Amino acid sequence: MSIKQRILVVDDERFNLTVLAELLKADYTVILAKSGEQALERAAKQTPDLILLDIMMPEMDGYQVLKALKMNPATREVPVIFITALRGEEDEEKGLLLGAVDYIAKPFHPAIVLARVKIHLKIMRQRRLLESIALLDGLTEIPNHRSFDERFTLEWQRAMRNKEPLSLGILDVDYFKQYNDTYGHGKGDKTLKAVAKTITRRLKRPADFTARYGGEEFVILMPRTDAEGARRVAETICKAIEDEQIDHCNSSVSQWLTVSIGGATVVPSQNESKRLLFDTADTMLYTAKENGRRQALW
Ligand code: GH3
Ligand code: MG
Ligand code: MG
Ligand code: MG
Repeated sequence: MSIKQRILVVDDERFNLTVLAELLKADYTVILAKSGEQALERAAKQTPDLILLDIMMPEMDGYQVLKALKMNPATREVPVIFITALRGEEDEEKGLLLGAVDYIAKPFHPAIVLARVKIHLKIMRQRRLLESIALLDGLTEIPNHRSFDERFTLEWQRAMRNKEPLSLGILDVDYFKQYNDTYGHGKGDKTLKAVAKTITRRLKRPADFTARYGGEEFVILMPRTDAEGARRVAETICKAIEDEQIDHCNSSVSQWLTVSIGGATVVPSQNESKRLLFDTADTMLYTAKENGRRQALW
């Protein structure tokens, strides 16, 4: 059973609210609002999947409501369908130019309302699916490089606001070229999936984040984690991967597949740069490799 999608219906006339609620309630969860102010509040709090919006309302009209919805990042993406007694071409043009996905004139045909609601919900679902796919790595199904870039920026800003440490680790599989040469690319791919899984399992805090940066390299972001804590997590990951006992007979550091992690920690400020944090972690990774691999270095 899938959870019903939520539709917010906004109209200043109780009769219209009742009619639309009756029409929609079999297939959707219906949220009602009888004014623009109430609509904005409920849209932000209850994150509906779609909004049916009246235009002529006292105080705040539907156009103003739509503008306000578009200003708020929490409601910006919610599709809005105007449903209104205003039948003029200019009214409709204005509504669509403001960003409504559709415009239905009253009196409406119930079946047409249902059909349009259905199609816009479907478009939205497909869009969300595409967005989520665009942020995932195809092989390991964990977040990809692009997703990391977004998260890194977000966590950097958050850490700066809260004056908290942010830790970054870069993980690189040891002697992976030899691994592929020995066991073949297919096995190499499988092993990368296993590495991704192990990293994910070892990250315990909800804010921790890992992504495949590219090739056999992974990044690990640990917000609100100081250097000592982050190094410990990184060591746990190194150990967990070796404990998987994935044969690597051509590695010179272990009979099993191992990884190296370089990391760095900073309390971000205006004077610090994201790039420097990344480059420092990368330098530590290089040093870890030089020092004999199979280790986490901060
Ligand atoms: P080091 O211990 O210094 O990291 O040695 P390395 O061999 O791991 O380093 P190098 O960067 O020379 O080689 C990385 C190899 O990772 C090269 C490539 O064959 C392999 N690789 C990168 N991406 C993939 C992938 O998607 N699938 C597979 N199977 N192998 C990959
Ligand atoms: Mg009205
Ligand atoms: Mg590499
Ligand atoms: Mg490598």
